[in-house]
Amino acid sequence: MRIVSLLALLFTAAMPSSAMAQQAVVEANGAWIRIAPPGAMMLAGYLTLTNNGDAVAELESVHSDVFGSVELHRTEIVDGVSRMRAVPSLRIAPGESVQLQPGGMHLMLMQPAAQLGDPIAIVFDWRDGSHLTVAFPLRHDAPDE
Ligand SMILES: [Cu+2]
Repeated sequence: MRIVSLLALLFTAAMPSSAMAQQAVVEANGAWIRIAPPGAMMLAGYLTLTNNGDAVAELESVHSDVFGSVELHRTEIVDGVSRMRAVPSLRIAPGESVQLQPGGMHLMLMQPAAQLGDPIAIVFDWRDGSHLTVAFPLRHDAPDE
């Protein structure tokens, strides 16, 4: 690992300065939205976000054309009772992954449109001005790893 980063450093030093700017490169995997009964007021979405870049990725907002609002939530067990809390910010360090999964963090998808497509596109806006659009298939259960 040490040798690899040293090589990366040497390689970077040989490149023109315009190519040296550090940036976050976020990749999405295993996205899915749990199928809800007709008339449900909210749905939950899950995925894994990985930062393959060399700068911290900081989430600015999440939105979708078919939901009135999208929030990042975390499920916690407090005194034996499951509660959801809004997660105000999400930062992913270079090389790190964040998992949104049942029982933990999730996207709370509120005010769904009358007609939902499949898959559903959800857009992640990052503080550096980049955007990541992820296709979420509708499923009853998590996809196999
Ligand atoms: Cu929630």
